[in-house]
Amino acid sequence: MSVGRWQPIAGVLTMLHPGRDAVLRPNTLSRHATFAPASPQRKEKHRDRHTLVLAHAPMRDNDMINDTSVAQASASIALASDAASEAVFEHDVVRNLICRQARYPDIATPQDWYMALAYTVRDRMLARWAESVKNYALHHVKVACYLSAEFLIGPQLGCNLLNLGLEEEAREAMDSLGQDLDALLAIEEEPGLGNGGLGRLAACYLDSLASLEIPAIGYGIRYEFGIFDQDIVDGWQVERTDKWLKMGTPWEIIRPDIHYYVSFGGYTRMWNDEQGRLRVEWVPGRQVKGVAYDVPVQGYRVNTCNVLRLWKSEAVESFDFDDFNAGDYYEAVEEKVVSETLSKVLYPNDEPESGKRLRLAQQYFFVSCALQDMLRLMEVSHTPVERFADRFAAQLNDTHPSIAVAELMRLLIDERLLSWEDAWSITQRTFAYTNHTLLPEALETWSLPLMQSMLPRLVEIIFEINQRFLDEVRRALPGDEGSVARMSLIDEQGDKNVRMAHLATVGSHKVNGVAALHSDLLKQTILRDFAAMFPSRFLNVTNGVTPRRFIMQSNPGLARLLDDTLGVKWRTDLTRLDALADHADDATLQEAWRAVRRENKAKLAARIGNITGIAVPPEMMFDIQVKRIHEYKRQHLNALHIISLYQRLRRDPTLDVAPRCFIFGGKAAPGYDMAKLMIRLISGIAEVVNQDPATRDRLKVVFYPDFNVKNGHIIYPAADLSEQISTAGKEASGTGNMKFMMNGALTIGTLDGANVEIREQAGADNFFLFGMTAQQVAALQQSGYRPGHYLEANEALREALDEIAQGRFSRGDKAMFRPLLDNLLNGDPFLVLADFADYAACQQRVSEAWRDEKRWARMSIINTARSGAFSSDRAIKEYCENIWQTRAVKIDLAAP
Ligand code: NBG
Repeated sequence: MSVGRWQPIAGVLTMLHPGRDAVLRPNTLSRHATFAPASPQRKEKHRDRHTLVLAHAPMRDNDMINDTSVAQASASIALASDAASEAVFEHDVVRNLICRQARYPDIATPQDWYMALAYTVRDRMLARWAESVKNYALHHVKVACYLSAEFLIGPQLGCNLLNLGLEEEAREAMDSLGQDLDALLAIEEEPGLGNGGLGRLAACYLDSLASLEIPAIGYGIRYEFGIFDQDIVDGWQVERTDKWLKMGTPWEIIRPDIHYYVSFGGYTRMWNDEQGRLRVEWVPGRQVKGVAYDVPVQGYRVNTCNVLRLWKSEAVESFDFDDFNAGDYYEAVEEKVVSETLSKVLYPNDEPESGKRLRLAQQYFFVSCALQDMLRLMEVSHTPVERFADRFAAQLNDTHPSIAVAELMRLLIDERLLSWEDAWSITQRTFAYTNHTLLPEALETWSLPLMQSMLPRLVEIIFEINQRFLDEVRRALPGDEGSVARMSLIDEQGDKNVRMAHLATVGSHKVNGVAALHSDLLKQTILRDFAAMFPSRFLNVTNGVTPRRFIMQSNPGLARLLDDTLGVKWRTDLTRLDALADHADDATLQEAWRAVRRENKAKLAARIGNITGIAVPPEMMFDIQVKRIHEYKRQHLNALHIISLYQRLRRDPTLDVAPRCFIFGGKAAPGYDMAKLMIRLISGIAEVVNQDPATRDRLKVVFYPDFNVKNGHIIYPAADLSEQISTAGKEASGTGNMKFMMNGALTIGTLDGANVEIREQAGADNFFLFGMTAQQVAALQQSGYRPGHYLEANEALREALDEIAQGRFSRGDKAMFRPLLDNLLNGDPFLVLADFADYAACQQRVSEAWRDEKRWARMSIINTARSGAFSSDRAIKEYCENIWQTRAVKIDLAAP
């Protein structure tokens, strides 16, 4: 690398190369600094250009400190030059490096360059954001508000570059500056503001909303610590706190002026106002301030830039001056500490909610801020509050934000003085609710006493909603007190609890599940009475994922091949991939297809080697299960099959099975012991299998640590086989299944969640189906499931369990996996043993199919071809048409 030195000469920052004279070109924009050319050609191209002029306008002193003026200047540059040359881009990066990062190039670290580049990209987004917001306000458009406790947005830089169409420009500019874009992309910390599918879905939906030019706001929480980072130590999961903010993040804009107060505790009192109206006042025990942190969300190749507005909690006053003056300094500071804990940490799911006061407080905190913000936006645009539901559609992403139903009522009645009837009409027309799970343990309820102490006014409102609702039920079903008890918002059995799913259902005009099967089951099981009473309220919107991130960004090789084969229209209309099916048997396409896949697999293999030390031959079939670790997702079913395959291979080394690498990834909730034990089991199997000379070249097992969005980018495109093996009826939809399919993986799966639709789209011949149906599962469980029965009938299964019991995968420790074995043998709540034989037989079919290269390539191509239905664009269009009644607004960029 030819390392130069930067030096200001005559007000111009100039690169001095050893042994060369500086060339000064004051006041030009076109200058390049070359100190790490990527290629000889580039070296040639930039040979004579060594000078960098800081700005085309003279720098003022306060540019260094006045962030806004820098932003404005950059934004206007961005607007002025959308077809901007690489030179302008490069210039802006250096300017940001100096003016925002306060570093000069000679001493800048990769992190500094990353920040400078990110700001440069952000400036281009902010120009569009301003224009979008202006348009929305001007035209009084209806805005979709997505309320979600989780937004797992993943790394931002690559996606924003892609959406702005700036990838090449950025690559070249950074190259000229001696920086490798890929290396900078790799150092970005991802904001882990979600647990898994639910949070990632919210992020995909924001991407689609912006790309479809729909005015939208995402509302959530700015957790200081997101989902924990996962290490694997000695085969066990070890959690590390996620300090995603430690280096700062360039993507958020702090808005100290946009803040709201949220009340907790205290009591309510009634009084009559001057007009003789009965009024209720909530006298809170304490208040917390919510401050807006905005993250811009850029649409793909459009000017629409929406916002994800995350709330951070702060103390109303940093110091309680009464306490302070009385000399109690510590008590004064305590209030601040307590208030700030509210947005401190994301709760990992799959753990019992009991006692998690803070979680309820978080939920109320963010929805209250969101609704107050929406009301403020009404005021700003001089729209009467009565028109709230015409201006906003608010989607409740699962029950976490469902307290919003009562909070909007409170704001409208207590603060805007609307009648109950008017407020209720607005509330119901505004909200819609998406259910994401049928698992009974995941259905949120809150203890009534807890709620009463924390949110006394909200409980009064919930009681009133409940009373009016149950009156309606009684009118519709006279004498049916069973229905009344089942539908009540309050579970009266034992300790009283508030049923949040009922609150959400009653307060919404639409309720949807996230895959066809799930939506049906929702109506047949947990919301059955409601579906019977309000049939038109229920609908299905099958989930979707964004092809921008999950094809274009993470699988550029495939994206190019698709462009070459189909043209570029698939990029904005994924259903156009369908045409690919016509070429599924084309030998040239198949060869190119395989080449892309080989490259992706080699990349993953190299990464696995680096991280785990396990050498994985890329020619093996990559059989991948990545998702949260949970008994219902049955990673242990996969593990049992690996053990039995291993046993067969040991017994008969000539056995003709496809060489396979089984790759797992996923986090277990820190308090979910069984899930953690499943990780340990997989690690234990990996330890034994990978070292056994008898199987070393034919079987590999990898647990890929810290599965997150970023790691997903490299994993999905490298999969040959996607494991979607949950107990039928338990996985609401799944979205990983869609990401794999888009990238050409074949699915082995049960008829669960969106697998059903994936199979319909791909065709039964291009999907490996096994296992009981949801109906069979329910019937078996009802008739008294006996796992022992399946054990007796299956020797391979017995042997596999026996090897675990003997300590083979726990370094001789026979006690380690006892809880897991006991769970399977006594009860087996997720029917692992019942589905084992069919799963193993299906895996055999997979092995056979793999041997026929052409057939596999054809099936792979068809899977990608038929994945168009699983774009989040399709899902968002359905939400817009069937639930929100929102429309696209074209944003034109005004000349600066
Ligand atoms: C999850 C389901 C998944 C589904 C995502 C997104 C929760 C509560 N539910 O099957 O388990 O894909 O939601 O809808 O996290």
